Amino acid sequence: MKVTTIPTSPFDDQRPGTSGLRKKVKVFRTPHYLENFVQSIFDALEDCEGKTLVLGGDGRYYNREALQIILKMAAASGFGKVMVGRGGILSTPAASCVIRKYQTFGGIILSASHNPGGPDHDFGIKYNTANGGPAAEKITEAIYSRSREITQYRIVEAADVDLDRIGAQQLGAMQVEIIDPVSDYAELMQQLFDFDAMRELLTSGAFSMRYDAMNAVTGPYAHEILENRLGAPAGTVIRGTPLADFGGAHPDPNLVHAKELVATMNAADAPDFGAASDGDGDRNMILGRQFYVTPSDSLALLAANASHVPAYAGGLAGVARSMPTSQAIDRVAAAQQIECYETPTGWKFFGNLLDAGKITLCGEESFGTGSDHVREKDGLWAVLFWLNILAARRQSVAQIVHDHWQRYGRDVYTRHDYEGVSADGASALMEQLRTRTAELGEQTLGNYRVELADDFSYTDAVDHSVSSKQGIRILFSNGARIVYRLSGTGTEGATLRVYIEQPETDPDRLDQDPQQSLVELIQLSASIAEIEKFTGRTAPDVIT
Ligand code: G16
Repeated sequence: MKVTTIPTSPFDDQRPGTSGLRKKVKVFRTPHYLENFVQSIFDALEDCEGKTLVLGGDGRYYNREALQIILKMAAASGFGKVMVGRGGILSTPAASCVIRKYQTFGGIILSASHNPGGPDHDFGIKYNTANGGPAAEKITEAIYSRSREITQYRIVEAADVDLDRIGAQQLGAMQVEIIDPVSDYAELMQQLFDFDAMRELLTSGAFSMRYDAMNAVTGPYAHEILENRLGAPAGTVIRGTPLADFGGAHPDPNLVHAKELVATMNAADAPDFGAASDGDGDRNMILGRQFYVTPSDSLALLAANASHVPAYAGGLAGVARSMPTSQAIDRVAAAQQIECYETPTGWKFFGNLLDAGKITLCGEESFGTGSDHVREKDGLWAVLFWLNILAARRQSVAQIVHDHWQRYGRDVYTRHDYEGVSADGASALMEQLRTRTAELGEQTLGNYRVELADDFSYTDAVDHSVSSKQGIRILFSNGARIVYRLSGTGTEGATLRVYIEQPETDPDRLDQDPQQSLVELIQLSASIAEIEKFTGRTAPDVIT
């Protein structure tokens, strides 16, 4: 088979963000754009000769086209084998599971996660290493440097691979194995959870649930696990067929974008349990009847109730959260006398802690929760964890959360997002905050006394690498916090995220609406950062 070497020149915008390279489809379709990035990945890796790669994506628009290009480039770079999910489908956690189970060299995941799909929307690509997790910064930076100096890429001339036929095919000297995208992952879930108890709950007639796959990748996984293996009635999974444009919807499982599910769960005859997952299946949202569980509370609750789940009943080695995630998990860790690590935003920062056995559970405020079973956050896993707890405790979601607050207190929490603001304005806002951190450290603002203001810097507990400028934190003496950072996953302008939290232990105030309890802090967050002046916005676009 003929390998062709194509001359090319570098693009200057291929630095991976929080989770790989995310751009508009139109950008990826610029001649040589995808190819340059893929060749930069291969060049940045050690010898690929004869190695096995896993390849799949969330099925969004351009997925199949990109897969064919990557397969032909992998063959030209000497890979021995590529395992591809049938139809090009592999959820992000399933890809991580397959990489680990078959001990492959690594994997390439095609997704822009919760961002919309279609010809005018988003696409993305990221590299995961042999541990199944997103490549660490050292590797993503090496890929970026390579992309700045690339002069050629290699590709074989061959017919397209049949992505829909399970089994082996040859692409020159390289084998392509089309695998069932669901079975390895479903088996892993069955090993972790008490499927008998969960089946009993779901078939008891006294419990009902709704799972919204948001026309995205988890549909086939949820149908197989919830309906086929656990016996939930057909119709439990809604929007369960992956569509290239997610049906025109925004596959982001939050109160704004999962409107249909939220309406169902707020109705008088709502199911007992509701959940949703995002484009590539690594995020989750948890709802009870007329009740929303914040991702930060969800993480804390999973840790507090881990003894109900077979895989975690022996105890947790430790836990971790990203810096902007609420401190609810810290209280559970303190009660269990285990370590709680605080990392920058980005799942890749949990990788070393998981590999070193320092933590068992970890999570983020951005609807991501996971454990040492894979090296990605895992949406359906979180839903099954909750289902396992519900099967064991036989209480409502609201009751379980209230019990938790009574015992540990509540970290009242909200995140305000200002989306698509001018990149220059957003950088200027962050810059002025950064320069003001020293002076803020001495101030009393309204009812709040600032204890510490800084730009978060993280030293990895395993390899001691340092990641600085990870978000401005303002910590108050009563335990409240305001955090500012710019999103690293957006594809248009900049998104300013403002995270606001305050501990509450007064039993009479535990139930208050966070927007009310936090009203003074919310006002402070806008005035301290002069959000209107720098962004022109008077209110956030999304509140979660
Ligand atoms: C990615 C990362 C997460 C991060 C999230 C939001 O998730 O894997 O670690 O919390 O983005 O990041 P940002 O605040 O920078 O937009 P996903 O689900 O988009 O892959």
